[in-house]
Amino acid sequence: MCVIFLYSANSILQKRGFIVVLTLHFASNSRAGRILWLLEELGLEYTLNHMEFHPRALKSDEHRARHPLGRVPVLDDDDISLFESGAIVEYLVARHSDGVLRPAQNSPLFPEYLQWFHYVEGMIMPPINTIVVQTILLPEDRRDPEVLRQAQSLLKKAVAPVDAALEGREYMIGDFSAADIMMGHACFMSRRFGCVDPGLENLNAYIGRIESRPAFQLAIKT
Ligand SMILES: N[C@@H](CCC(=O)N[C@@H](CS)C(=O)NCC(=O)O)C(=O)O
Repeated sequence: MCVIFLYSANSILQKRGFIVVLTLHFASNSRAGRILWLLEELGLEYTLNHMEFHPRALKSDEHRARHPLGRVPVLDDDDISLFESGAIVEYLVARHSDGVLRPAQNSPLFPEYLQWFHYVEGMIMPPINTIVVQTILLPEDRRDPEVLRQAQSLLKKAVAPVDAALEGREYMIGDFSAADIMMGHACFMSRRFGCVDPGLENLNAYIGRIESRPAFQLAIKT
């Protein structure tokens, strides 16, 4: 129903002369929020296919045709379709941002930008995934408190270097960049799961700055 409405809204926009080429396949409270946030930061036109975070939507034949595992986010750009939130962020910044939110390849900040960008899915998200499974997805009688404790401990260790990296900086490489789209969302989630020590002053201030961005607020409440 929602999809039909959005596509008809899209065709109305096209009739009015706007070209809407980007469609975000999205579910609330998921990594798809990163992409919605980025689209808003970049001021891009897009259509939102807001799906239910439930197997009946995500594992449908229609959505599995977009993502083989039935996951979000997926971005369609005209006849291009891609999944993996990090790849989508890089794609949007490369093709739709006129070079903003990313340091130039020859900038001294570029290696650090790449490092923190990829640290998120590599080091922070795996324990978050386990915490989600052990606190939300599994029925209570199949949850394992030891697995949960280990994941919480790993997550606390994974976010500690981020606090150190933020010393004297507002964002991961100084100015706000696409690395913060990845990192800000993951650190916000980490704090929601109670895994950001209140003593990590730089990291808590960083999460506060992320939360105060209007584009982030819109993405999180959608
Ligand atoms: N590494 C992927 C992870 C995608 C992913 O696992 N998405 C979750 C939401 S945060 C999902 O769709 N879960 C549904 C499921 O596992 O059935 C990315 O960054 O896009």
